[in-house]
This record gives sequence, C-alpha cells and structure tokens, in this order.
Amino acid sequence: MLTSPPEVPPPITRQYPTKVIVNLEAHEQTSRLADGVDYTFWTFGGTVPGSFIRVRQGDVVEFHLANHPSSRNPHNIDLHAVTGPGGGASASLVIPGQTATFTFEALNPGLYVYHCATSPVGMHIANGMYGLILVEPKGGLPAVDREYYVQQGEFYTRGDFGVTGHQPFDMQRAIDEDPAYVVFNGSAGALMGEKALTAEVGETVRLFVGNGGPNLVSSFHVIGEIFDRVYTEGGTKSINENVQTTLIPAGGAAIVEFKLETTGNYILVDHSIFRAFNKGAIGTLTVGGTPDSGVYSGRQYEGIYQPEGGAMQRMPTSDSPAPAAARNRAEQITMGERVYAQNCAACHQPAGTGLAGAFPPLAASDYLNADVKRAIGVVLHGLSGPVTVNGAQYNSLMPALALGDEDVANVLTYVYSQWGNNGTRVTPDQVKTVRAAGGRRVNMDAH
Ligand code: HEC
Ligand SMILES: [Cu+2]
Repeated sequence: MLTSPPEVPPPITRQYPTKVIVNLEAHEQTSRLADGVDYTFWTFGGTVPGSFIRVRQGDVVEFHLANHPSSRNPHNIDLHAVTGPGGGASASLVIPGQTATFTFEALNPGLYVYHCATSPVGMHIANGMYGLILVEPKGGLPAVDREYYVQQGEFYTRGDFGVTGHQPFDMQRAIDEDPAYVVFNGSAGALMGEKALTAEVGETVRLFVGNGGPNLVSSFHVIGEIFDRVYTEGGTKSINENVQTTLIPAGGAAIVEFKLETTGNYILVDHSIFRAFNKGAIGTLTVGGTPDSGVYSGRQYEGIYQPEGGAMQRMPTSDSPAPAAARNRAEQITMGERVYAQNCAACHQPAGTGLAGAFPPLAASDYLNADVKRAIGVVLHGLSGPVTVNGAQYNSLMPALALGDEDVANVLTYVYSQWGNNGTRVTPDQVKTVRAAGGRRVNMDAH
C-alpha cells in the first residue's frame, strides 16, 4: 500500500518477512507551486514528494517502475534502502511508455530517501523526483497516535519567489544553489490552513521527515515543541532525546516523535529562517482538545512598556495625545503612508502584496474592501485564526498595534487609496466608535 503525503501507510503488524510488490509510476505534470505560480513537476506517483513506501526488514521487494506515456524524459529510481549498485537505478531505467522490474531484499531497517538518478540527476531531483521508504525493524516501531510524512525540497525557478505564471526550471540557479522556493511537500502552503497537520492534546506524533534537496541541508524545527525522540539521520540506534532542531542532510531523513501537552498551532520550519518566512519552508500542526494552562499559560498580560517612567499603562485610548490632525483626505494619505511604512510594511510588504502562506495581501484585498468596520477592528485588536483573503487561507497572527485613532484612520485611508483598493476614507470618529464597541483578538491559544 502506497500513500500520498502527508499520509503514511499503517504500521506493519506481521511478525515475518514476506514478498512485497510495489508499483510506482513516474509522471510529469504541471500544478501549483505557490499561489499564482505553476511548475512542471516530475513526480513518483503524481505527488511531490512521491508515494510513501512502507516495508519490513527482511522483506523481498519486487519493484515495478513505470514511466507514463505522456512523459518527455526517461526516469529511474535509486532507493537508499537498496543494497546493490545504484540503488536500483540502472535496473529501473525506463523511457516513456515503458515499465521495468527489479527485486531487492530490505536488509537494513531505517527511513530512507529515494530519488530519480537519470542524467542530469540534479535536474530530475530538483523537479520533484524524491520520496521516502521506511524499512521497519523486526518488531516494528513503538506505537504512536499519529504518523505524518513531510519532505523538504527546493525549487529553482526563473522568477523569484511569488513571481506569478508558469515558471521554468533554471539550471544556473540550481548550480549556484540559489533556490527561489524551499518548501515542505512540494509547494508553498502545502501544510498550511485547511491542509495543516492535525492532532489532539495527549497524543503522540511521529513525523517521517525527509530532505530531497537537491542542495540544501535542513535545520528542521517545530516552533513550540521539543522532539522527545529523534532517530537521527533516520537510523535505528542513534536515538537522541529532547532535541530542539535536527539536521537533515540532502538525501537524508529523520524520524521525530513528540507528545502534545497543550493546544495551539505548532509551526514546522527550516530554522535557516529566511527559507521559512521568505521561501515557503513553513507548515502547521494544529492541536485541538483541552488546553493545559499549567504547561503553557498563553498571554497573561498586555500593556505598554515605558522604560522612562517605568509605569505600565493600558493600550492608548482615544484620550491619549493625538498627533497633529490631518485636515483632508490627501493629508490623511500622506500621513498614513508613514504609519504604514513604520507599522505594516514589514509584514504586508511595502506594496501591500503580503507573503504567500504567511501574510495576507492588502492590495486589492476582498477582505479589506468588504467591511471597513472590520478592518478598523483588525488594526485595533489584531487578528488570529483562519481568514480567507482573495481565495487563499491564512491561519496566522497579527498582533494588536498600539496606534491612536488618528493613525489608524490615516493608515487605513492610505491603504484603501492604494493598490486597487476601493478608496474608502476612514475618519478618526469611525475608529473611535469601533474602539468604544470593545472587542479583542481571538486568541489562538484558546485559554
Ligand atoms: C507582525 C506582522 C503584521 C503586522 C505588523 C501587521 N499585520 Fe496585518 N495581518 C498580519 C497577519 C498574519 C494577518 C492575518 C491574520 C490571520 O491569519 O488571522 C493580517 C491581517 C490583516 C488584515 C485583514 C486581511 C487582509 O489582508 O485584508 C488587514 C486589513 C491588516 N492585516 C491590516 C494591517 C495594517 C493596516 C497594519 C499596519 C497598521 C498591519 N496589518 C500590520 C500580520 C501583520
Ligand atoms: Cu527522473
């Protein structure tokens, strides 16, 4: 039985080795790499990473590799779990419309990468031809509540991250090791929003994490969790405990396990952190159930920090001294532009484009244009939890910004006047009304 990421076939319960038949198909296809960005992926089984293969130590694996007739290239497979020349590569080389068979014995237990090894090898891997095969040790792995399949890989496109349209592979960027995308499971946002991994408080989770490369080494980390156990490099003896970040080489893997003590969103990243926030190497594990405030309290207090006076205040209210007031819409826009540059641009980007998978766009935002009171509320109180903007889901957090009524009115008037938005003018009085109505951020920690 093969599964598509992030699913993993069920644990093997039989106590004896057997003959296992694997049918895998190489298939070239165009699909989404990021919002508005298409790429022609070369796949094993129609997904990146390819289908997850699960066998037991001692099994004899009869491997059938087929190459779909619509392919333009020959393909083969090198499984790191194979003992034998090329890991099966030359035995499995198939032109479009052909199939080949070879057999190997799974001698060594562990989690192994497989990949295409047809020349130019780097290009076949860069186009998505990699996956994982687990060889369970005799007796199996300890039982856990959930298992997931995550594999990192980079994409070398002609256009930089987020440049829309169909993006061709760029060989020079690949040689320079300068990817536009670093992602989990084949596309930016593959594990975000509705596609987040899920679990419940009290459960144990095992992630089979691979790195297809082709070039980069992953510093795999889950924000807000500690790996109770790491099977370093996917091996069976080197079990490390209480690990924050584990290194996963290109063409390597690791198994990480942890128990979930409390609720919330836990963020999978490559802690080479610009890859996470600027190139797509970010995913979510959403944990439901009953929060344990002893393990983690969530935010307990929010106030203004004033080093000089040392006194804590509440958020500024409309009573706090207001900056010089704008006299008309044009002045509001000029002042709002400055507020935007200082308070919003870092996340929503200078031209309001946002960042795929992390920060929603303000440019031509249907969410923004639909409801001005709601937009005022977002700036006053922050926003968290799932939100859909121009058809894309975000499930992240915008902090409450300590801005006075004038600043909020000006920045929103500026934003509404830019980038294809509907030109709404927001007055300080409107902000005052929304502020007086109260309300607070929906807190993800749900305490
Ligand atoms: C620290 C990063 C950050 C900053 C700074 C920030 N935002 Fe946001 N903003 C977000 C995130 C993340 C979301 C989506 C929250 C979610 O997923 O629930 C969001 C959502 C929004 C939305 C609703 C969705 C949309 O795209 O229309 C608006 C409007 C908005 N922000 C306006 C602003 C304005 C105006 C400022 C500056 C005054 C600002 N934000 C500053 C991160 C930020
Ligand atoms: Cu190939």
